[in-house]
Amino acid sequence: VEASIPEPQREAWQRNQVANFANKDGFEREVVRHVETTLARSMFNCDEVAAYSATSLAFRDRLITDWNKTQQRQTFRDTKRVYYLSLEFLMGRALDNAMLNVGLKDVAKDGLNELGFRIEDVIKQEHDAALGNGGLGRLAACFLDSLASLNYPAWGYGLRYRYGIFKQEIIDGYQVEVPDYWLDFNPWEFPRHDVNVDIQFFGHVNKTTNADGKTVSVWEGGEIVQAVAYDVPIPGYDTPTTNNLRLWSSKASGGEFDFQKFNNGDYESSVADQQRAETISAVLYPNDNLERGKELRLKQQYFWVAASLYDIVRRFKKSKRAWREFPEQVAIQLNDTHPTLAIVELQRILIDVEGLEWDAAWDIVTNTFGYTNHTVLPEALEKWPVGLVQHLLPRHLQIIYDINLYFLQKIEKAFPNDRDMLRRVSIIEESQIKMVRMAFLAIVGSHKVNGVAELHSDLIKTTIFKDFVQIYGPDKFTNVTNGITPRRWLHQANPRLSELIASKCGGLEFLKDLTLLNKLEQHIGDKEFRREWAEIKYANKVRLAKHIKDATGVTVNPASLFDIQVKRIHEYKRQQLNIFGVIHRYLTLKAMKPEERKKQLPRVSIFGGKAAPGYWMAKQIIHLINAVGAVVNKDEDIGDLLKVIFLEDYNVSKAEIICPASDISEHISTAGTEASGTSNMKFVLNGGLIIGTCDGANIEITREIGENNIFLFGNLAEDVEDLRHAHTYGSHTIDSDLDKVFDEIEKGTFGTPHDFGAMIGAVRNHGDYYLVSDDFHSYMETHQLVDESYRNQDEWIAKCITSVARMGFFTSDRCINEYGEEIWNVEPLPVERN
Ligand code: TH1
Repeated sequence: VEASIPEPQREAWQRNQVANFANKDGFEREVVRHVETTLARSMFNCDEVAAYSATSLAFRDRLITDWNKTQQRQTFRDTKRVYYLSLEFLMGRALDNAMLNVGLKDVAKDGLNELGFRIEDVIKQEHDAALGNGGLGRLAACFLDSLASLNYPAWGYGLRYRYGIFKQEIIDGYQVEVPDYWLDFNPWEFPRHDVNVDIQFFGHVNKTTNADGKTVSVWEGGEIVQAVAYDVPIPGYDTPTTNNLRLWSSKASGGEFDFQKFNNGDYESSVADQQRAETISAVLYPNDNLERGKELRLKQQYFWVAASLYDIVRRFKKSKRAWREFPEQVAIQLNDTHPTLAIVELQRILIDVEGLEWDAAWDIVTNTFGYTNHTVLPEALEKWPVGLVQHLLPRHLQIIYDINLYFLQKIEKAFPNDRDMLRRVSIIEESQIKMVRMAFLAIVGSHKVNGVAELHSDLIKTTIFKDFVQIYGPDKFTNVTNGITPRRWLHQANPRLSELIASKCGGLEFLKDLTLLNKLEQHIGDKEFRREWAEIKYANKVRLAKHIKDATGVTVNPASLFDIQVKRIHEYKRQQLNIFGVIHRYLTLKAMKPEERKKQLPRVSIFGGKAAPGYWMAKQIIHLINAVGAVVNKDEDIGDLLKVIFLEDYNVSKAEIICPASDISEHISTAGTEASGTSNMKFVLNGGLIIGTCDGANIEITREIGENNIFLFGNLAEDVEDLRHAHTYGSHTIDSDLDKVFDEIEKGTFGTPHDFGAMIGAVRNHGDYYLVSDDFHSYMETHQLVDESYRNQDEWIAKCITSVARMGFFTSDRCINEYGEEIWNVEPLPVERN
């Protein structure tokens, strides 16, 4: 149906165009209007939540008008668009970001002040949008910010989970999960009930002959679930470009089926059907770097991928172009293998629905997709049982088999008589339970595959995807080192530092060109500058200390060295190494004479992070950290010399308080296991130093900032295999200091030793897979260096400033430009200011 207003009536529309507020009075008018109409309240009934709601609605209205113009412009110019498919978008709060990006935070601050509110209190009312687990989801959010800020025509596609990542409570030192129901009031989403797609599941495939005498496959029967679009506007920084994040929500399709049941009086079962349909987008799977192969997860993946592709194809078809032009108009990036079914779904649409020949269709498909790999951990590599795929998506399984057949035929030609090669690279793993290997399918169906840091991209080429490098040549595989948006992670999280930097780097331009930070190096000799720098760090530590006091009741001295490790709890990230190190420090302090103790550097060890609910060992690690804190924090011999803090419910908005407040942060994964890491970048950008292993992006951070400005320790990735082998087949001797730590735990110093038996056992008796013992000595020595270095505050601050000055590379703007050039072949669509 043509919904466009005819030419003669358009003048009336133009005359009445919605005017965006641009000053304090305009802002206040909008807030009062929303309080008094949208919220149906008044000045006699307006608390901080209402002030937050009205402020957000005022800004949302602004974003929506910019959003509309952006979409019109992009449609009109008919340029290539990028579609970023991610099962996770860890957005955090939107209001502060929206205010800063449209450049009206000061206006809002003054306006709210006049209306009787403090802007910081208003901002704090917002619930985090936590539709992700950790780095992968936050990366997607940083990419959206950069895509909009750089004026790329781009959409994100994801799922609108009713429950995001669970809220973590710590009760008696244990993690307890609480559901995160966040949609009660969400002004940032725009329901589009008119944009909906029917998604089919189950059923069977029939072969029939069509009018042209061609055999075609028809997928019939099964059940239909409806996908409804919810749009979230994504404002760019200092540009009117406002992109779209489209999240799909599931509901029962309102077909006759339900209606009949209802009329037959089977009301309960009709409601049950509805609830079953809604289950698809009900909850985010809370596993980071782990795939558990649940049917509902596969349903989520197909539901989201099919709805998104329907939408993308519908948009393309409006342009009336030939199908072969599809890859010139559309670039789809797969954020890990979670959306890999999109490859199969597009092939299905092209051959079954649009009637293209297989080869022509496959050409379009492979030129459209790019695949980003984020992990080499075997337990995270997605594999789906063939039987499950057959049951849920019978037609897709056929297509997967065909893709595999043609692929293997090519391999057979290129590598004659290499049966083992065929077995190794087959998309179908011929195990007891046959499996579809999603990473292999993603490689075969994409034109580019990238890792997320140099070491990681090298590792995938030499290990898990080695055969594919032989098959396709090295050019198909590339690296795009991760980055972070400096708007949220510096300007928003650390406004005072951002202001100080601006005063030395020619204003806020550095937020758009982060390499301008290098101008800071000229000022390192400036004593007053260093003093201000140190003062801001101290103020940020005071802010965190206050948060710690409110959250845990423990008083920490902001003059201490703040040592922070916040990230998902995982054995490969080695929070256990950190806490064993803390225990060692505690024992060392205890063994000292009081006068010697007085000379020691006071330190606060801060931990934060969620454990997957089913990850027992990760939960034990949390328990040990809390158990150690309970003993150390009340030990009067120790006082301020050591405090151990576990911060509950680490999330994006807490990270914004935590990252600016570190002196040192820990990025200590077993070499070769952390693909990139991105919090390492956040901490350094905020003027903290890091202690880390030669892993992920730590290596490139070292290259950029210089090895004198980072504390590296531990074994290298290239030695890991031999060390593991030696643990199992040679003699495995445990570092003697670590042994003492274990003995102390076993003495019961930190509560029932039995609780921690498995953690100790993993190192002592079960092969120490994560090399905790191998790295312990080097780790403790390096912490010694940290202490010594911190005592010379002048030098320390100089290191911090130098590091920040050299962090320009790690902006997500650089990533997006690299993807744009090397993978998507898209260009920004610059806009004139109005
Ligand atoms: C993370 C990686 O562990 C991390 O090193 C990287 O910086 C980040 O992605 C962004 O590239 C991953 N998160 C997940 C989550 C799931 C599956 C695999 C990975 S890898 C669910």
